[in-house]
Amino acid sequence: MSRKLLIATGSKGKFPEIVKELGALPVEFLSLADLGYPADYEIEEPAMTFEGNAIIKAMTMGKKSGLLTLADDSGLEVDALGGRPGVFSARYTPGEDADRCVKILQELRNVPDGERGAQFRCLVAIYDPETEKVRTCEGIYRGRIIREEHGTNGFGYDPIFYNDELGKTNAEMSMEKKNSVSHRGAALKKAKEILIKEFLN
Ligand code: ITT
Repeated sequence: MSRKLLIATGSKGKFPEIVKELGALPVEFLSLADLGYPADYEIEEPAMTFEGNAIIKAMTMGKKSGLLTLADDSGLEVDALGGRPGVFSARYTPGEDADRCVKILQELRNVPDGERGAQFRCLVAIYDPETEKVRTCEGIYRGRIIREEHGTNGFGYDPIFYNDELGKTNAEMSMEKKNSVSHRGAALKKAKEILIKEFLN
């Protein structure tokens, strides 16, 4: 019987990307909803770093469930804003994802095209409550912030994050394409190796 792996995220955007990337692993994927948590369940993220929050999320839900658990803490770091919104990406302004995109566009309205660089950062933490083992890995994805939203795929800041090589925003890519270039895809490729070598043997 395959081992259960809890994907400890309340984000409707992250969950399918994670399952898509880790799909080939010999595990049974469980969501928070599968364990009976409500759709708006929020795991606390009190740390000031992505790594700290990823570990807290994985350990909190791993201890509660008794299951091998993977969590993701991620966000957008804009060069011209000194790395903001960073760990506060999900809470940068009240409202929806679209409101947070508008806030970034407004803050950058006077920033010239050549200075609109930004990156997504993703920290993945894996925690096994049976052994108390914790491992983390990171992915970074550079691009730039365009001047208006484009595309409807993805979530969060995807409509304003432009990939020059592909000539489109994240929100204009399929999930497969986004995973092949993104911060989360990069972190999950490492997480897959770590899971195989250190947790599933
Ligand atoms: P969980 O903690 O339950 O996983 P969350 O949405 O609160 O869900 P984070 O605290 O890690 O997750 O916040 C990540 C935010 O960063 C997310 O809400 C988006 O605004 C942004 N973000 C992260 N990855 C992104 C991506 O691939 N595309 C667009 N925006 C992303």
